[in-house]
Amino acid sequence: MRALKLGLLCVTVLVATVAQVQAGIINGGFETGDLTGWSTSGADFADTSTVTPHTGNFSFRGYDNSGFATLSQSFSTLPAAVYQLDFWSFTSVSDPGNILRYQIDADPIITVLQTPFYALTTDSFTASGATTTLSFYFETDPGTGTRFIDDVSVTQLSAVPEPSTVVLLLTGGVSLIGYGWRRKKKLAA
Ligand SMILES: [Ca+2]
Repeated sequence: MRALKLGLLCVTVLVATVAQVQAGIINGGFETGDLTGWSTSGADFADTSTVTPHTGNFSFRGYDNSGFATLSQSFSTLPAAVYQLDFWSFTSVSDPGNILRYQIDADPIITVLQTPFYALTTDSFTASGATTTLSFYFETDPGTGTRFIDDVSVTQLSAVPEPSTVVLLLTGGVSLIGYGWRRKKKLAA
């Protein structure tokens, strides 16, 4: 029985190991104190700030009073793998003119719910290529505050293992379970 449990544990650990892999978002918490890893365009202001980080010492802070500005980053992905995107954001002043949106590659653009405190946005996507681009679009009305973003992360949810690896893992698990069953039978006899 102990071997059976050990076998199940091994299978669980192996599955868990391949199921959660952090993707290569650079400086997602903006803790370098600058926008290393990120690209910006069209912003009146886009930089890091120490005023209200969600965690650590820095967050992203940006405003743009003439249309949408962009904060983006491209990172490596495995084609067909599923990823989870997480980030925290808020607006310093609640105003209909303060808008934050995000987009994965050319997927539909999604508008983030406006909150006067840090709120978590979680989404998932399937990578279509070896590189995926995450883009934030932010806009503000004059005198209506700024947008803050922090703790941007992308985590791989499903692995795309080689078929032979799957067979190997399953065979290993079944062998251990089989060993446990035989051992139990022998003890009972
Ligand atoms: Ca931070």
